[in-house]
Amino acid sequence: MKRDKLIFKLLDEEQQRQEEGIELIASENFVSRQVMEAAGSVATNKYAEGLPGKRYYGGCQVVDEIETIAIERAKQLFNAEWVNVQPHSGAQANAAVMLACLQPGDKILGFDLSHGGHLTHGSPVNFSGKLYEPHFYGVNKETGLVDYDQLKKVALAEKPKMIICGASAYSRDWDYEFIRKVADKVGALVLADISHPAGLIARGLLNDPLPHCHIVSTTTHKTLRGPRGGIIMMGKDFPNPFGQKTPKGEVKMMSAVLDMAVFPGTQGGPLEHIIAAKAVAFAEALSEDYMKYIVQVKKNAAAMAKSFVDRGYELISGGTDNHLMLIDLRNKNITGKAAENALVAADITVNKNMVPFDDKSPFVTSGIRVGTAAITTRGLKEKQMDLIVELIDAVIIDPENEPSLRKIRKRVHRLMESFPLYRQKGSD
Ligand code: DSN
Repeated sequence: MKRDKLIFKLLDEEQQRQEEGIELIASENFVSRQVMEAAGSVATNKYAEGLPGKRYYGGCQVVDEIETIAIERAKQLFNAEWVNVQPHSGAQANAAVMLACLQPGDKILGFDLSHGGHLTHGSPVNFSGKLYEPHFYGVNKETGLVDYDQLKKVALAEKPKMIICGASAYSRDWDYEFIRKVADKVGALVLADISHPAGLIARGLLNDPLPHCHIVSTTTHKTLRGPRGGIIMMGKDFPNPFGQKTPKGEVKMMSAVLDMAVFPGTQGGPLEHIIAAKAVAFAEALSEDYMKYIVQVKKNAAAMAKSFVDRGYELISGGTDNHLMLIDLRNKNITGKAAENALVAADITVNKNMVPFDDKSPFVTSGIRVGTAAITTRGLKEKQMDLIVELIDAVIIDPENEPSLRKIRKRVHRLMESFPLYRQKGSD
């Protein structure tokens, strides 16, 4: 087969972009070579609809072993009784959970997207807001913290079938125990989507939702530092509350209902190459090296938040407990969109983000979201956080000054040259 020079040239360019720049998108990270190798392996060739030992195709004996190892490692990592490692993404994981637990038109209660929630938690432009009836809670305007009183009030008034907690732009921990108590009062199931802080939760640096929430979903590629994908877990399996029975007339366990909702409910063949890469990443996340890494992610975020506050930036909730922070730029007289564009011109990658009670559209926004998962993988520590904030500040103060942006870009490249990524010899 002729080499596809065009695509591989572009992939080289993408690698160069990743190597040279400062990656601050809170949902991104850099996987190890062995995770990438597994993701690019021969397992991509295999169809394996079904579960290990119960497939619809022959020749699954090897991928059965791989998927079983992935499941067992994920169970160990999160102290879960049951895990399905097949969801292709976090959105697919949430779609499967909702298919398993809800009927079209059922009420759901999620964290408002414009306050830091996620599209799949009931946004009207997403399946979750189109198929189900969404209701929302948000943050308190003064504190920037989740308004648990509002959550309870809406739950008691609306009696949703499912309460969803978790976020894509919230820098504080969650009170899962409280949410479960509210859910029990109204007969709702609780889904915790821990896609962002999964690595911090797995290694005990944040509250653990698994003992409290019925079902937990996560992506595998953010703080967890695995391949792009999703998983669904339960701390403890339970008989499904919807009366679904096995052909023998026994009440089906929730795990069986969720497995069916992944396949054949919402997906076809699982991506066994990605499942192999998930297995590698789960073993890495169980290691001492990862523990050091994830502790540093949190320390770096705290140091970066302090540097921003010291320079007069307004952080929603005033700081961070996890790997990210949400910055309201309204006192800096620049929109999220303009800040993102100017920062990208200096090879500092962030994303514009709505802030709670934003007066601008999602295409413009008043804020940016930054996170430390990716730069910590590159080896940056607290000392460099202050320098990064200094560079960001220099861009934001003078976003249209092209000669200044070029100079900052050079400083960015110089900094990152000292923290090589895949070009480092001998890196695994
Ligand atoms: N796009 C992801 C994020 O950036 O948080 C959520 O799906």
